Amino acid sequence: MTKREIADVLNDISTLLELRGENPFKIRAYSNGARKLETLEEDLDELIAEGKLADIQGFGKALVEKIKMLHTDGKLEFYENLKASVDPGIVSMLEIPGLGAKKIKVLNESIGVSSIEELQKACDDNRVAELKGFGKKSQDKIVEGIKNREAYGKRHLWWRAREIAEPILAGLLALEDVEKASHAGSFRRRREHVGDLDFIVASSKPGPVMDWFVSQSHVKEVTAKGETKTSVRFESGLQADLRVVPAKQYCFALHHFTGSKDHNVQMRQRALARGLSLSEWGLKPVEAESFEDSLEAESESDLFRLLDLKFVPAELREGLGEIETAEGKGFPPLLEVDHLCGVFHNHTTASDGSATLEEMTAAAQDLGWEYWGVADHSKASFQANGLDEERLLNQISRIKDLNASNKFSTHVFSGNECDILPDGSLDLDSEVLMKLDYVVTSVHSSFSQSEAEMTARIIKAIENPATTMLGHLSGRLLLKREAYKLDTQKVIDAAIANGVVIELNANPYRLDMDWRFWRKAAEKGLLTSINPDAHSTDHFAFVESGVNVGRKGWLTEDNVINTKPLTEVVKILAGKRPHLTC
Ligand code: DGT
Ligand code: CA
Ligand code: CA
Ligand code: ZN
Repeated sequence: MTKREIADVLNDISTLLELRGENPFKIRAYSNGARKLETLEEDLDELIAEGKLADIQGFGKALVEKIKMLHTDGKLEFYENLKASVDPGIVSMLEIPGLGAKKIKVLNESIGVSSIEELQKACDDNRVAELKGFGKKSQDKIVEGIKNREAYGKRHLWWRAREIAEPILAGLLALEDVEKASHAGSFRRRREHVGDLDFIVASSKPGPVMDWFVSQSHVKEVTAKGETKTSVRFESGLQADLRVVPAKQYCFALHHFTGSKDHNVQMRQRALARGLSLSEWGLKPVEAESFEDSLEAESESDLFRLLDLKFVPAELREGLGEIETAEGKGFPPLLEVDHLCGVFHNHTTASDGSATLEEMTAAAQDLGWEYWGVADHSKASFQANGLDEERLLNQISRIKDLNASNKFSTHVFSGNECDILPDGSLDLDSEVLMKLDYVVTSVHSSFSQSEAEMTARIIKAIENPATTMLGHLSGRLLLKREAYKLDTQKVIDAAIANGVVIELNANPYRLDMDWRFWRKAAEKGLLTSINPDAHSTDHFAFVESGVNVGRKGWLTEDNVINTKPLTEVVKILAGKRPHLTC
């Protein structure tokens, strides 16, 4: 375990002891130990290796033993037993913001409350207000806390988090006392959702920077305010950490707090192998007394260079082989939004979209796209007003007329998002499907099939000559609905064998096929399309979230069909639709 993880366990121990009503000195020994460990400048690995942990003031013998055990084994019997000895309902009450172990113990002992539900009931009956040391005000706070717990506990979509993250960074950069500033953490790594936001600032005057930060509108609560770190909670429940460091520490702090944890662990090991110790404070020879003697780095590129590595884009820092690549020739330029020349999976008012064919075409033209494709739903998606064969043929001729009119410079492709029926057949007549320029096939029903059934169903659709690309492969809705069971590797292989594209659905709630599959799949030759699945003109903007995830999957321009200019796209689509010519 790392220093921070051990500190978390020590804090947990202290809380559990408090819930059990144990000796206050013992309780404090653990919480003090946790704080001490968190702020320890020395490298924990070294201290333990050299047997010097016990020399640190505040670490008693029992604590040293437990830290060592956690460091080497990652677990501790004492902690496991302690956890098992406290009612989980009581432990869960700790999730209520503003309610600590001491109060929970009183509530449990005086009115027998041992779960969040029971606590809610006690508040409804006004029993908490009547308790000594609580009162009406605390009761109201608890009720509010129970309500907020859900919002606070959950993760937040990257796309939503950016609405807060981007203006704050812009504001920080505009402050006089700020030399440099950046996002860090999972937000900078462009994860599909984030636990909290992290900001790193270089400044010699942290005070005014922190003051500005906590005074932002939407800040509901300041949860921690220290000399170098301030944490706030916004109205949405999203939290943010701001760390202000001296300029010479900036890129070390930025690298450390960008993470990921796995990436950091590998970087520290690499440093150690070179006799160096890497931390958020700097990079120093192992034997140097403190990080005051750190090597200098102006930028993250310098930092990587000091460890003989090429720069690693933040999106790739997941500990999934990026260090090995950075040791060698480094990374090719990753996919960018500007590379896109158009998009394929979109809806109009003909099915469940809110903009007409003309409005969508005008919006695509405003974005400078050479082409866009209509892929309205098929008839099985009746709740989405899916098109039957007749309406689809009608739409094909309308699109033909629109293209011929030269009203817009953007070319419109005729497509369809055709349902993959439970048995793997497609929802529309194949003769009609072959009249289209392309077909996106998607699963919209029977999500509960077994993995074998679902895999066979999708592979059957892949093998259908009408299928150009697969829509939202997993069916997941992030933070809302799990993916259906599927053997994704088998599907990838079938798609490659049949020349079928697997889309990267750029809707911020979908973002599938998941980024973790793309690197290997693209190496094997799979092509993708960044598809906004737009149901209105503003949804075209989703492509940015799709590109983020494509970058996390190590994708370059070459792996993506909609980075190709119109003439090349037509050539590719013509592989399955001989009627298409330039
Ligand atoms: P999140 O907020 O859950 O979406 O994920 P992150 O990656 O933003 O995590 P966060 O906010 O807890 O910490 C930011 C970064 O700081 C994290 O990616 C790596 C670094 N960091 C935090 N705690 C530790 C730790 O215990 N060990 C290591 N090696 N790095 C850590
Ligand atoms: Ca974070
Ligand atoms: Ca954080
Ligand atoms: Zn769909």
